[in-house]
Amino acid sequence: MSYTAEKNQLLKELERVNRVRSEFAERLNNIAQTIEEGESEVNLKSGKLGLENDIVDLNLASNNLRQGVFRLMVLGDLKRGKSTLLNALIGEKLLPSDVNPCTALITVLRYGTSKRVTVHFRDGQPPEKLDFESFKEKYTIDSEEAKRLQQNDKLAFPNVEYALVEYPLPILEKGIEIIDSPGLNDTEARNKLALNYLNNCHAILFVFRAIQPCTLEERRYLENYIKDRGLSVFFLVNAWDEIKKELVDPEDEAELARAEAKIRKVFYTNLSEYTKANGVDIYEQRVFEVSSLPALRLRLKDPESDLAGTGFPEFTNALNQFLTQESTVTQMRQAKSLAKIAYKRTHEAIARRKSLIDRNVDELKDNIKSVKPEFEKLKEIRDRFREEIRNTRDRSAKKVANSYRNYVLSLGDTFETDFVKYQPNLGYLDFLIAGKREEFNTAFKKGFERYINEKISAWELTAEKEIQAAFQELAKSAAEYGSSYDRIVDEIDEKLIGKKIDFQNYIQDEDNSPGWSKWAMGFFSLATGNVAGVALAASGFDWKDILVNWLAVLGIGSFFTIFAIPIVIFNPIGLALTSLGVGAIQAQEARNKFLKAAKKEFTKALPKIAESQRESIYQTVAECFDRYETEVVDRIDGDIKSRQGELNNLLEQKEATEIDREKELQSLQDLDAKVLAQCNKIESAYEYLIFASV
Ligand SMILES: Nc1nc2c(ncn2[C@@H]2O[C@H](COP(=O)(O)OP(=O)(O)OP(=O)(O)O)[C@@H](O)[C@H]2O)c(=O)[nH]1
Ligand SMILES: [Mg+2]
Repeated sequence: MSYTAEKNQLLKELERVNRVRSEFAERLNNIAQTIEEGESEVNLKSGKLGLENDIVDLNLASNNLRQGVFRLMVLGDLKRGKSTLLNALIGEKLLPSDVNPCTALITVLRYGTSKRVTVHFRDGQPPEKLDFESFKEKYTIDSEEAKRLQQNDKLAFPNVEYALVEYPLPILEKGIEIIDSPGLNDTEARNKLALNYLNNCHAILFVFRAIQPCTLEERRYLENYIKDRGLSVFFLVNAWDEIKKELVDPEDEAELARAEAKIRKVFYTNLSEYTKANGVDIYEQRVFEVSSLPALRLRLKDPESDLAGTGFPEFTNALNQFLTQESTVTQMRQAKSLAKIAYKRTHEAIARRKSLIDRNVDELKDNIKSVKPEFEKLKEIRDRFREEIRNTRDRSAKKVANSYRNYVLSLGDTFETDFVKYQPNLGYLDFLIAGKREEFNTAFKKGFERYINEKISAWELTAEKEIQAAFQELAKSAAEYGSSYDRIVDEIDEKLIGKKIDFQNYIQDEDNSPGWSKWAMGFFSLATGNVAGVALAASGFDWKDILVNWLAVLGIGSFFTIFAIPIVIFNPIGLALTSLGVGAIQAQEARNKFLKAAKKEFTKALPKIAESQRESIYQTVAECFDRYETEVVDRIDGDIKSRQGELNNLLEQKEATEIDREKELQSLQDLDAKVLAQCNKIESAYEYLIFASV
């Protein structure tokens, strides 16, 4: 297939997905409206049915569906061709890409009717609007400077948060948002910057360069920030065309094949562990050999050109599959379930109302009184679940905080061996040469920061696993509390109307747990206020959003202060080295002495750091659970209140006016039928979607 066809396919698919999204959004919205109108004063004289919370959830999910974007972020070392790749993808030379200058800011590319750039700052400074040319001039840097900054662990524009580029491009209009990033370097500042974005992206495009296969830096980054993070990553081996240029005889086909095979093997060895999904190898769907520059050139010359041979057709096809199919189905399944829950609640409330409508005020008062104990039981369930969330919170926060303290304290034990691999190029003897001392210090500092970064991110992973496990336990409890709650709701119905409510098998494929417990089990990221939650559909409560800033929480900088003062001959480490005396020294001996002395300093500082950060870790972990608790308890309270409201509203209306029984029964019947019809429509739209995406 030609690239144009593939590209159009991507656009077409995105269009289709957008249509599906707005169709579902519209339908959810319709249900909300129907309920709202149906139980309004004009239509229902016997009082509202207590469905306010369902209306809120439906509208929220509807809005989230409408606003949904697919966010792609590109990552990779300096000059891998990240910006060129994005330009080739969008079909324009939009992002600055060249030998010079270098991308220096996180750049978010979003649809806008006209072309403009806004630079956002982190220090409260108002955003700066500027035209594209000035943006390129002012906010890119030359490669020499980029390298220098990287070496000194500095950011080019430390007070800039990101630049937003709005541009009228079809691919962006279809809801794709693209994030270009500066070449990575393994520093604290950069990590914070990129990590804030990682969790909110649907897919990461990790770019390598074919003739610089998997450098140490790249492997480190993958190991520390990509592995086991639950991210969806596409690996692009870019500038594949350069392999040929590197050959002694570029026309020698056999030699080219050999060179390509060799490079392919290196990437396979390094990347295959990152391309497993539930134990299945998806290397073919995730790793692509591309030539962005030739692809971009072809597209600029002729937007309709056939890009076969640049690897782009294969790559965009896979991206397309991933973006438009996998995540869409999950979201629409949620939309369908929400609609069903809303119908279930409506049908129940209507059934009760129909039975109770003939009772007089005194009978109703008695009825309401008779179910008080059951309502108390519902509250007890809420309290018990809340108690459990709190206990889990205390236990997890303590466990995570203690694990951090112990981990930090134990760093000293293995420092001498662990640290060796972080200073491959350090000449210990250089320290003794006055002119080289500064260089020695810089190299040492850099190695040390890297060591800390990696150690801490390894710990982070264990902490996240711990929290994840705790939330999984809570999800299980939510299911149990949910079914006890449901049994009591049945008891209420039996007391009030003498029977359980019949659904004519309509809800048969859904379990009976109440909406709040489904939420607490993590089924409904669509019905949360957080748009990114839609992205992470089915991943449940988004506690990771709260943890995004682990590094800030940890105040990792406090580690760096340990060796902040340059090592000079008079401080303990310097003395250890100088005591060796020039001449007689062996490099090995110098290294051992150095590491021993450094370890001593390091170990001395650790208890204070471990202790001082313990509390903030405890608080941050606790906050994840506190927010969950607030949301769950609010939802249970809302459910209880609306059930009580439903009964009290009827009583109030009975006391206040005469209700036309027949007309009222008809209105109730109509409302039930309308909501059911709309629910059925969502159901069949969903069936169709599944059918169409097979
Ligand atoms: N031959 C060849 N050159 C490429 C390819 N992709 C990019 N380049 C060149 O590589 C250089 C760097 O490309 P950029 O797109 O600026 O790389 P980058 O990763 O965005 O660089 P930074 O933002 O500075 O990290 C430019 O000179 C590009 O023209 C490719 O597929 N083939
Ligand atoms: Mg770039």
